[in-house]
Amino acid sequence: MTKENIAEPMKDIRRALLEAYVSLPVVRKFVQSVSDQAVRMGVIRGFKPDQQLVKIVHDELVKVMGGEVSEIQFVKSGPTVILLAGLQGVGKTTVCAKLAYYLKKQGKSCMLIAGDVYRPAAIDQLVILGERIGVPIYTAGTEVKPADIAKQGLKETKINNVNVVIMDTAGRLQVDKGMMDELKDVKRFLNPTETLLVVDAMTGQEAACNLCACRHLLRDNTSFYQ
Ligand SMILES: Nc1nc2c(ncn2[C@@H]2O[C@H](COP(=O)(O)OP(=O)(O)OP(=O)(O)O)[C@@H](O)[C@H]2O)c(=O)[nH]1
Ligand SMILES: [Mg+2]
Repeated sequence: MTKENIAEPMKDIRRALLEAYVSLPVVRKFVQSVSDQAVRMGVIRGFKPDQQLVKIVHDELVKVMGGEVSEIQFVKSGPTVILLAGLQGVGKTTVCAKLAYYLKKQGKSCMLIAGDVYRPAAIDQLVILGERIGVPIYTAGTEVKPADIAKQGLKETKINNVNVVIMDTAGRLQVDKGMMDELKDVKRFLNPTETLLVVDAMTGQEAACNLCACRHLLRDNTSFYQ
């Protein structure tokens, strides 16, 4: 395989990825990496060049997709604290309950903290979900600052011997400074083991931009929950 004779298939791959709405920097890096590997490898005896190229593309796709699953980190002593963040309506409150239900089935004792003091009925929503899955919820109403709710909620986990505490937060229309300042405040008191940015699976490339903006503003390595 040479740079010249793989030019045509590489063009097709590039077009297919762009049509699939993959972002341009990712496509460029992908095509470059596949081309380099193909040229470097040459042709192995017993394989056709096209078969070999398909294998390289496949392996590179797996690599781009992440290749590995990163599990939630649990602390050895004291409660593991998970903070959920994300834009409006992406499913944060639902994820709180789903995650608690999943962890409860694994034998962990969970607690939810209702930290969305802005959207009407956000606390009731979490209470209803919590009751449905049989997980206790710490609520402090809508007059208390989310950072104080975090602090009080954490105290409660110590009393109740909770393994995992999950805090719901308010969404915003976009990742903005106000949202991040409030989250930073909450983070300072909560000192979360994991901060998960909840994104709608339909968001597309914008999800990566949200994560970058979030990491930049929070100056940490917030992870995705899709
Ligand atoms: N189809 C589908 N709907 C979902 C999913 N997760 C949440 N929803 C629905 O999406 C809507 C918003 O979910 P919420 O969990 O309230 O989202 P949120 O991020 O807490 O919203 P805000 O607190 O207003 O920012 C609700 O009607 C949920 O039932 C999901 O995985 N699939
Ligand atoms: Mg919510």
